[in-house]
Amino acid sequence: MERLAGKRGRRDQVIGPEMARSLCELSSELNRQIGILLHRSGEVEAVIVGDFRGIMIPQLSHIRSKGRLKGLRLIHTHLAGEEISDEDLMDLLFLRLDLLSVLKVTDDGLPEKLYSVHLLPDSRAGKNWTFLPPVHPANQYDSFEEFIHALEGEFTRKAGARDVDSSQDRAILVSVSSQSKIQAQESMRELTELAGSDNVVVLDSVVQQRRKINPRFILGKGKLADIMIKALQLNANLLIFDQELNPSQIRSITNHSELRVIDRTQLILDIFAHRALSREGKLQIEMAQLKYLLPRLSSRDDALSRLTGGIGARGPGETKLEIDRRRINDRLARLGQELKKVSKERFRRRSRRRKKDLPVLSLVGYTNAGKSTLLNTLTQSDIVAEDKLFATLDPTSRRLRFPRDMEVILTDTVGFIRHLPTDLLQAFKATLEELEEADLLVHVIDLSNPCFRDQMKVVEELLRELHLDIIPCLKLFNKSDRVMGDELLLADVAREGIVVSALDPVTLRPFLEKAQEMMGKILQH
Ligand SMILES: Nc1nc2c(ncn2[C@@H]2O[C@H](COP(=O)(O)OP(=O)(O)OP(=O)(O)O)[C@@H](O)[C@H]2O)c(=O)[nH]1
Ligand SMILES: [Mg+2]
Repeated sequence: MERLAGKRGRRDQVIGPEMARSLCELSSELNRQIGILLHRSGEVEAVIVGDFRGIMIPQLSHIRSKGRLKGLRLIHTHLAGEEISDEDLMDLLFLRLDLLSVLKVTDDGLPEKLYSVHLLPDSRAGKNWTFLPPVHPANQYDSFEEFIHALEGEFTRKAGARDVDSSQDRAILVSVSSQSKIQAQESMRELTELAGSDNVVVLDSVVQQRRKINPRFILGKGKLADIMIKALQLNANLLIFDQELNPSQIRSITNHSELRVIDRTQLILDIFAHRALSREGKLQIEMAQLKYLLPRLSSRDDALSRLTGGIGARGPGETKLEIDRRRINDRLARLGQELKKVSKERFRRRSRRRKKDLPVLSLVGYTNAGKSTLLNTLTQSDIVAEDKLFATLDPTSRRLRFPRDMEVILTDTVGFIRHLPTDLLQAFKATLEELEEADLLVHVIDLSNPCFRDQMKVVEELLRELHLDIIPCLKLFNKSDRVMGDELLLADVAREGIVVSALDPVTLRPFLEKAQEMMGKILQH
């Protein structure tokens, strides 16, 4: 090994002839494959000793890519005269190596030839890589430096047309699902919206239907390779999975790739983290994020650093892990105390309102159903209502006068969504507890969403979980303006509740009548 220690590679050659010879000698003596990872400068990043059949590449996540490619090339020996293998190609692709070379060793322990393969910016004949003509290490006349410069240039030019704001994440969405095709697609549509709400550019989405999902590797290697090629072509830097990933699944992908990987839960947490305005909301979300992070700390953590601003992103050793864990637990305890204080204040505010003894009408429903819009139209307010998921996080209350001389408090809260992260639901329990004060719930439903029935079910289930299903509930089918022609649908839902368009005050009159009638009855009891 000393023969390689302290040596520098060269900029202008894939590997210097002398270094190639040392590698072959050593490999032949040990009867093991030996690999070397070189930076573009020629500096040695690592020397890897494998076994007779292969080598294991160490983790390279701490090294930042030079451009589209990693800025590292791997040269390793083959002892049995084998060709560049599929494993080699996977390493090239997943790690986005500058070049992968195999140095075949002769029976006398000398270099036979150097076989190299590199990635291409777009596929030729269905392949995203190409082989260079084999060359003896002593006869490398083409400059490697010029070669890699030209290749990077080609990648940049190809990506040029697709360039986006560099501060934005560019994602490929992936769903591995055992649900029906329609359900998987709807879930994917929702994931796309979630990504958009988090300012992520969605480049493509991949749905894989599987009868059973492998708990270790969420995707097969072949499928993952397809996705890596897509990521390379589209210049993606992020994979977002529609399914919650366990630590070993995150590791199985991130250990072998250049891409950050997050799941739906993390995406939702990230949106909440960006949106929370109130002190209480911020505390609740930090708590949910830390709780999500804690059991996942042992995995390679830059997948999570997106949420934590770097906690654990430094490749933790065992002790560091323990320190991180302890710090997080301390922080969780402190957050818990602060939350208690803040909630007490809110409770005081609430009792003050209670004293005035106004009945409370609370809007609930799936995210983006139109709850805030409804509150705005009804009370001529101007709270945030937009075509984004989770536009509202902090509860808002307004006074509302009913047609026949009755005043109520109208409250708007955070929207629901399927697979609402458990930690998040826990964290928001305090806020959602306010719903317990409601005398009447109004379940706002987006009639224009083809899956509104599923969304209703999700909301009803969450209400049950929060023990709110004992409160009388009025169904309000909103966005009727978008389904104007569909008489069948309109007639169908009119039997279950009131049909309105929150944008059109005239349509709201029957709703106010009905709400007042129900409220009157409730208050009599
Ligand atoms: N066409 C139509 N659009 C509506 C109607 N009501 C709401 N919208 C639109 O739907 C989008 C979402 O409305 P919001 O009021 O923000 O929905 P929300 O239920 O408060 O959503 P979250 O706060 O995310 O839970 C906005 O772009 C609204 O303009 C309606 O009756 N008709
Ligand atoms: Mg809202």
